[in-house]
Amino acid sequence: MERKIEGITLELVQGDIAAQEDMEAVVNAANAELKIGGGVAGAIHRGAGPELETACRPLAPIEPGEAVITKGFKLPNDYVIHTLGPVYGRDKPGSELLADCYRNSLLLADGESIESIAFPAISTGAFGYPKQEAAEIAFRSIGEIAGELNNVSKVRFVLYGEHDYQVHSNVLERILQDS
Ligand code: AR6
Repeated sequence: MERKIEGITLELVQGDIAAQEDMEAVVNAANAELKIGGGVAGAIHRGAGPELETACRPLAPIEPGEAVITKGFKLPNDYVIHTLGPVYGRDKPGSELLADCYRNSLLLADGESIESIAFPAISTGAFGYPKQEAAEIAFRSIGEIAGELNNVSKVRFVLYGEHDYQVHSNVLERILQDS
């Protein structure tokens, strides 16, 4: 599905974050050390090749909510933006830290003149954030920052399964109806 939020095209698709060929940047749901891990981080590092870990080394560690940028190496994308989501119930306030991930990733992309960026559902895997709650935070923070972006015009959410896609679509429809 595709919707306009504050002049930005927000797209929801089901798929693999490491296979977004038409996006200039993809976001990694990273670990603090910016090393290869499971889930999204595993897929992105495998797709980019070992040069990505080497490029990440001087940038680590990062804090929850922070975002840093590298090249995409063997990925189809020019850039990877690495952000560390909060661990649900541990890193507090979780909702603000998760919103910071989206806000800081978008501001960093915009500062690099990036026009298109794809996000996974940060913190909703190994870090345990409930998906519906995380989706609300993600879409609201994108809506809040959209007016400040000069270059980013397309934001894609890449959901891994049919259920996650459905949850995110429902939340987005509801938020747009309420606003
Ligand atoms: N493409 C899109 N979404 C995916 C993919 C993929 N290839 N693989 C998983 N997801 P996670 P987190 C979904 O665990 O919760 C890592 O090990 C997944 O179903 O990747 O922020 C790191 O090293 C879930 O909905 O990220 C960190 O230690 C969402 O992406 C830690 O996990 C995020 O799942 C980060 O945990």
